[in-house]
Amino acid sequence: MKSAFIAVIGRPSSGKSTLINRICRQKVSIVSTSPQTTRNKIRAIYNDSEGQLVFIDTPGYHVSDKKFNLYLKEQVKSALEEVDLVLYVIDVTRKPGEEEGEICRITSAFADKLVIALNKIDEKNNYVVEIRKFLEEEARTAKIFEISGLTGAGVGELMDELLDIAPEGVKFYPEEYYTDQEPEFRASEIIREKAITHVRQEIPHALYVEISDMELQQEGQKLWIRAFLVVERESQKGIMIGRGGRMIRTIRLEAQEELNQIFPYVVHLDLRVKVNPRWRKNNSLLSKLFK
Ligand SMILES: Nc1nc2c(ncn2[C@@H]2O[C@H](COP(=O)(O)OP(=O)(O)O)[C@@H](O)[C@H]2O)c(=O)[nH]1
Ligand SMILES: [Mg+2]
Repeated sequence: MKSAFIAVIGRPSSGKSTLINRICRQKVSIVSTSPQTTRNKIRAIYNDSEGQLVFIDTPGYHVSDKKFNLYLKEQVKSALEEVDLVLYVIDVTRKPGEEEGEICRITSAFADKLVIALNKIDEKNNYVVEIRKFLEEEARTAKIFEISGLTGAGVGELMDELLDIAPEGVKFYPEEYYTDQEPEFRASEIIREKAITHVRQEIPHALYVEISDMELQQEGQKLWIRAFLVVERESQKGIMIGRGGRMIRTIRLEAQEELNQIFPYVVHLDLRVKVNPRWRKNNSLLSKLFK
């Protein structure tokens, strides 16, 4: 029986969460066009007759010194230390940049357990040739696969390799598990995904979701959730509520629909907006949100 923890790393928006959701055939990790959607190490569990692979989705590695980004980088570094294998996802639609160099430096200590996925191979305009040349210098020993997390192309071959090089071991989780996230965290992530798809620019980064209550009602048939979209400024609160409350209503209904698919209850979501000024400078809140 094969069994491994695999850290999935790469630049923001390279397609890590999309790939993990495809591998596990479940929406485990939220996805959006906005960079740094993933803020926590999210575990996604793949099971088959050969064994169990536990993928750790990580926030994108982005070169910057801001406190918010430092937390994200810490998440990546601690993920690397915990794992058996490292899956490095590269977006072939972008030229290799400063981040690529830095990731190669960090992963050089893990070279014998590194697998590289050149992702978004479905896109016609790509830098596959340039990236391969870059990797020949920076990560010579790594195995490289061309894949698309979106269409599934090449993902089977990648999985065969990961199962092949994974160590022998026992299962860490029961076979029916595909994630180990707490229900409260999953609910907050789904609500955050719906919210960030409707707003632009700085708001996705200025937003977090607080679940203030989760309660089973009607003899365990109904799950009642009260949540807050928390933003940094009054002006952002106005945008999240929208004219006549239309924006918050749309987000609430979209989130409620998906929560209904995920949880085995009829979900009722009560969603509100509030302001928490400068929360991204608040260390104790950051360590709670990014735990
Ligand atoms: N064309 C194409 N787009 C993709 C692919 N994988 C992900 N994307 C898109 O890239 C964006 C970022 O994806 P996401 O999984 O959130 O990236 P992450 O930040 O690395 O987790 C989203 O708009 C995805 O739909 C792929 O294989 N092909
Ligand atoms: Mg992600």
